[in-house]
Amino acid sequence: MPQESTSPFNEHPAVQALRARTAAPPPSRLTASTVRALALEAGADDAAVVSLDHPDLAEERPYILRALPQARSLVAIVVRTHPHNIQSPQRSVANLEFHQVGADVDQTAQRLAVALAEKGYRSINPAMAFPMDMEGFPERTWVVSHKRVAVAAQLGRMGIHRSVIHPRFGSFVLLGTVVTAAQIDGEPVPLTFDPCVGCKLCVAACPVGAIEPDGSFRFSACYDHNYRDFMTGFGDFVEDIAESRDRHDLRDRVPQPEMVSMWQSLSNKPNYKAAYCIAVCPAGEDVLGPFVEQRATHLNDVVKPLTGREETVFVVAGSDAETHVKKRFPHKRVRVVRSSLRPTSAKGFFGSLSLIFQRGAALGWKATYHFDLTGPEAVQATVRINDGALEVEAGLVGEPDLRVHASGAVWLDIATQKRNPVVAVLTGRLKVRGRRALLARFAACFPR
Ligand code: B12
Ligand code: SF4
Repeated sequence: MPQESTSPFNEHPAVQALRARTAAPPPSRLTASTVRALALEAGADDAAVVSLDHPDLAEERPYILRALPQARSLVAIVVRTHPHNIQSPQRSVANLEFHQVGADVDQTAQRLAVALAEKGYRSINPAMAFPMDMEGFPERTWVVSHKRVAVAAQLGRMGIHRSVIHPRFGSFVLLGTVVTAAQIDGEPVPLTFDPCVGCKLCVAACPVGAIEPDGSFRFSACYDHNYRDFMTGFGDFVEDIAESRDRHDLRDRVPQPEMVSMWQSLSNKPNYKAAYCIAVCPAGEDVLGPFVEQRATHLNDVVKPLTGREETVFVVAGSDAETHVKKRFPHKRVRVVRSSLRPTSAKGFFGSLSLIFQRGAALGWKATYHFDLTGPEAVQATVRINDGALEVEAGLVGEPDLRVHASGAVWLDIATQKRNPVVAVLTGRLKVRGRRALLARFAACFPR
């Protein structure tokens, strides 16, 4: 940068005007209540502040600091959605609500980030949902987990359906986070009760059985159906095009409503297929009334129109979701699709296991697997399956029932069905020691 006073840079009128100004005073310290007021003014329905050093945000810290290295505090933002729209059996009505309020969250967060910047603090507003940093896909692509921040800021608690429930607005909220370099005085006010009333309507309403009564979540079930028109559902659709012999074959593979749904999602905004867990949730002071006073009306007016919908449900062959929809919702049309969560590295393979694990295939038996993968993608891991439970641990731990030895690249090809495991064994590229039948059992727990 030019430093001499005679340089053209120093003679530039904008530089001279800036230097003539009196130095700005250091920014004043902010309090949580001032920042909350700024957030409400920006358009939030509720907001609260939490320090980046909060112990529950330890996992979030590195990702947040990557986006704003000076980050010190987080402002959690809640914007409410209109319940009747989210509950409509016509899902275009619900999707419009998600899109509009989602945009509102981003605009609110941006206004707050600008307001904090005007007070002298670097501040950013990562997206409510999209765009995300997709180069990391299928591993974490979002900058900050708004759910974790909202819970740490005491704006709500995680419901059985694994979305945050606000004590007043219930599940009818979308969340945002403003990350700021400001150190903000004041602690979050603790929430004294859990807004989830434990009714389990979310469990009953989900078409693919993604929500377990104990609050565990079948990630791939929700992702493969609800997100059919998003990231990898779109990839699967493109693969159908690539594999089709001609237009008639493509028409057989992709029914016309699915084709135009994909067009709509690409040209407008991507549309969710369900979100019934949110729609049926009666929690929250402003929402709970009808459920407490006339439970049957809530079931008839809200739950049954959704569970009774004759709709296409997207599932992977052999998944728990396939079994669930056939058993619980025989009037819905099952459409078998390819799994969308494909690992792109040998290490990523182990990360993806918990997301695609199918409890059903893992019930009633147990085994320990050692994976010794070599080459540039070398990784060693132990996978334990025990009567419906999954554990993945780094390194080769304990005595295995089956030991798998291959190069990372070969194993990735087998896992993504690019290479036949039988041929890989015959050619010596895959070495399996122990009870070989356990390999097929393993594959059944992770259908792709
Ligand atoms: C990833 C994601 C998803 C995933 C996983 C959902 C989930 N339960 O976490 C999928 C694609 C399935 C999904 C679905 C939906 N989502 Co979503 N989603 C997100 C996102 C980007 C991050 C979620 C997160 O914080 N995960 C981390 C941890 C804290 O969550 P967790 O529940 O403990 O972890 C589970 C999963 O995340 C997953 N997981 C854990 N680690 C990893 C790592 C990787 C790499 C991946 C891929 C997954 C994963 O497994 C865990 C256990 O099952 C946020 C936006 C954001 N930037 O925060 C929106 C967000 C959570 N989604 C939201 C909504 C509204 C939905 C849908 C209703 C969309 C719709 N209209 O249908 C459904 C509801 C499904 C459900 N019952 O949760 C809202 C929730 C609002 C609220 N009240 O809490 C958010 C906060 C968006 C927003 N800004 O408002 N979503
Ligand atoms: S639907 Fe019922 S059980 Fe599920 S999150 Fe809402 S209140 Fe909790």
